[in-house]
Amino acid sequence: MFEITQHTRLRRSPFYDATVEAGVASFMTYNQMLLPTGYGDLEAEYWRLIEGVSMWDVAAERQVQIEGPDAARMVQMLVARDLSNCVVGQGRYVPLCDHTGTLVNDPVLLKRAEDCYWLSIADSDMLIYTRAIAGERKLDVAVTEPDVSPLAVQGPKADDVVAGLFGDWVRELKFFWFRDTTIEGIPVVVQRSGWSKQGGFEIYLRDGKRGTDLWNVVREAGASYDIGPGNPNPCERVESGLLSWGGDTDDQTNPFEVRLGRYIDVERDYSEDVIGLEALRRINREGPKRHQIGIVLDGDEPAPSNARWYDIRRDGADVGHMTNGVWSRRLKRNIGFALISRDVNVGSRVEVMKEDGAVGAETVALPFI
Ligand code: THG
Repeated sequence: MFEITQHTRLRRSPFYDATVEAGVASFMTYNQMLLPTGYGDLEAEYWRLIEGVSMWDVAAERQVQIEGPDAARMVQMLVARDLSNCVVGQGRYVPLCDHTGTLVNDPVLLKRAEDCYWLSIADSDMLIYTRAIAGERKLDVAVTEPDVSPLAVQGPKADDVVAGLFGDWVRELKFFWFRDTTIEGIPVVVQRSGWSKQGGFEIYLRDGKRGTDLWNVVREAGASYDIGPGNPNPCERVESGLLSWGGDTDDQTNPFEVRLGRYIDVERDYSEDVIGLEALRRINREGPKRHQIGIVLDGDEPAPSNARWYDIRRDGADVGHMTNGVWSRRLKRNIGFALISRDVNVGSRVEVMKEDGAVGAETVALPFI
């Protein structure tokens, strides 16, 4: 095999040294930053997330900060979701669409102050996009990437670990709500969030020089709960039905196709000129052409995870794609998401065109678990 060339454009997270020390075995890139994808025992890492507690370097979930007198106006222009009742200290999941209604990112929005917001972004260049919009719409804001790097603590024991670190107030935090604090002099933001359905928090490090310190503080607090390193888990997130922007979406995907319609307030009379609203209204009126449903392959032998989209056929005709595929350790089946014609519903028999031949499959409702 080949190597990936070390380069300054391949950014290192503030937790990089700590993850190497913890035995990281593989990385991918996300927002031009190295994102750990395994520590050598994927089976144990999965069950630690499902049954215990796991800590993840997700610094690659970069923040785009929008700050200034027009920040609130700008954020409402960016998203077709009503933010008028979002208060300081609260977060929201905000599908972000361009002028054609195409999903260009699906960030978590944090309202930091009346005039300051963070978009905690998925893997696309939102700094460039939002700066261009701020300039073109002549908005009085500064758009920057601040020195802020999330460390996720996920799993059923995450509440105990994070309460042990910061106090019992964290147990009362509602989903996506957050608070600023410090731990051993390290400035952080603690939010109830994270890209799993096993519960937990993200601790946003606000000083990139303290990455190893924060990692070690969390590791020590979690030691009695058997905490260990992990990462956004491909198997758990598919079982739980969480969307991966750029993994499960292409450059045509709109939010209604991928189950994000409930985060779009399509008929609201907005105070701002929301980008893509007209297109989203049209798509909603006409109905999207594709939808995202689950797919269960025939057979009960673990297959390698999908590295690309597979064509799906029904009665010999192409009807869509299988956008991910994993061995479900709880269902003991190969499962994945289909982005598929609306003509194909749950309970259909289809064929998945894998590299080594067609595999029969059945479509099912999401989430799997
Ligand atoms: N945390 C932070 N930033 C992120 C992610 C994260 N940026 C990239 C990526 N993940 C963004 N995508 C998602 C997708 C789903 C969720 C969060 C971020 C999520 N969804 C819940 C669900 O679907 O059940 C709840 C959404 C809701 O109902 O409001 O949590 O993980 N910092």
